[in-house]
Amino acid sequence: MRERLFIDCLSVHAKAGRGGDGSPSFRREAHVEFGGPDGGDGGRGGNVVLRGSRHVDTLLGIFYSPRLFAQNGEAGRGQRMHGRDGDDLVVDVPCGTTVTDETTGEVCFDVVDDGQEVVIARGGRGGLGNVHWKSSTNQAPTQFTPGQDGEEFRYRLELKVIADVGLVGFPNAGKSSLLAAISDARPKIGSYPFTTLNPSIGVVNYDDYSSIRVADVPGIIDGASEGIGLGIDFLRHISRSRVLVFVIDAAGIDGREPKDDYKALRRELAAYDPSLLERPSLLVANKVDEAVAEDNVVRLERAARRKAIRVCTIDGTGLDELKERLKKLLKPVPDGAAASGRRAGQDHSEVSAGKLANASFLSL
Ligand SMILES: Nc1nc2c(ncn2[C@@H]2O[C@H](COP(=O)(O)OP(=O)(O)OP(=O)(O)O)[C@@H](O)[C@H]2O)c(=O)[nH]1
Ligand SMILES: [Mg+2]
Repeated sequence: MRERLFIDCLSVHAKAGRGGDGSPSFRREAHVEFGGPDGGDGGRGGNVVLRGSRHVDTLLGIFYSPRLFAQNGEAGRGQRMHGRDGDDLVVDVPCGTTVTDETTGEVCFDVVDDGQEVVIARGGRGGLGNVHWKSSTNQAPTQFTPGQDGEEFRYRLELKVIADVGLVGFPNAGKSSLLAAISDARPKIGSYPFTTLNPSIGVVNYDDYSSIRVADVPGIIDGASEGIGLGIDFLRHISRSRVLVFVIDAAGIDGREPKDDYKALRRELAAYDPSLLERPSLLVANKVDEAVAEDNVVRLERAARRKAIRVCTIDGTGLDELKERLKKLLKPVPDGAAASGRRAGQDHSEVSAGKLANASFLSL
């Protein structure tokens, strides 16, 4: 199956509509002398709006048309007719899209929720028609004002997938297998490195109708922070996750020592963002069905100074335990309350992550 093009970072040119000009018209009608000024106002220019949508998961649509130009307002007309307002240009973007001003580098907007709308460029106001200047001393005003220009900006849009949990591991460690085993997602699984090229998200459902979202991202390798392998650019997708899960191939199938993998992963995370290491995390030793795994796990636990959850994605070992540990950490809200709960959780995801990190660095 061909991988779908995944775009998570691009520049756009947003230009709102210009306001329509006011009209300098005079009433001209048979048998009406000195009809007077009757020029209407111009319409407002359309805004450029980004709308969060859970049905969109890439910025691909905008990639092909990065000029986001909204419609101009129409000019006012005689008979005091107001010009038509320009239509807003509403563009759907994935939840988790950050909008940065390209010139100042300032983060201007953050589209987090489904249905959330942010105006990234405001349409210009319409001009005033000559009726506004009418007075007893100025009975034939020819003044009017032109419509104002709409705002115009160059932005950088960046998608940071929003998930509660981020899976971190070397290629082939079994991250996608794990996601497929605990969630409804069906990511591609392969016995070769870098099967996963784009992040994907799965939803893990619990019996009490609560759920958590887990993100699978491409594998990280030693030196990824210097651009080796796929680099670590995609780590932005787990930078908002409240909990990280280190997935280690305990069988060392690719010939590496599992405890070294753990150290290398932490080193690479630190190179991307040192605060990631303070985030609550779980250590998962996968592939424990392989005979060599147990000795490796003991060494891994000793080196990591923490317990690992022993998992096999093939026979399901440890999956329930992992799900329960995640639930305990994240305390998902049962469905129904979920909509508001999730929103609150996401709005304060940074805060929650901080709080959780302060509360305790998870001792397993
Ligand atoms: N023996 C054994 N093999 C496993 C287990 N889980 C996954 N695998 C195998 O490990 C290989 C890699 O699995 P993936 O899930 O694609 O690994 P990944 O970490 O997503 O790899 P990338 O996407 O390349 O980073 C596949 O051949 C799986 O069949 C397990 O519990 N036991
Ligand atoms: Mg994968």
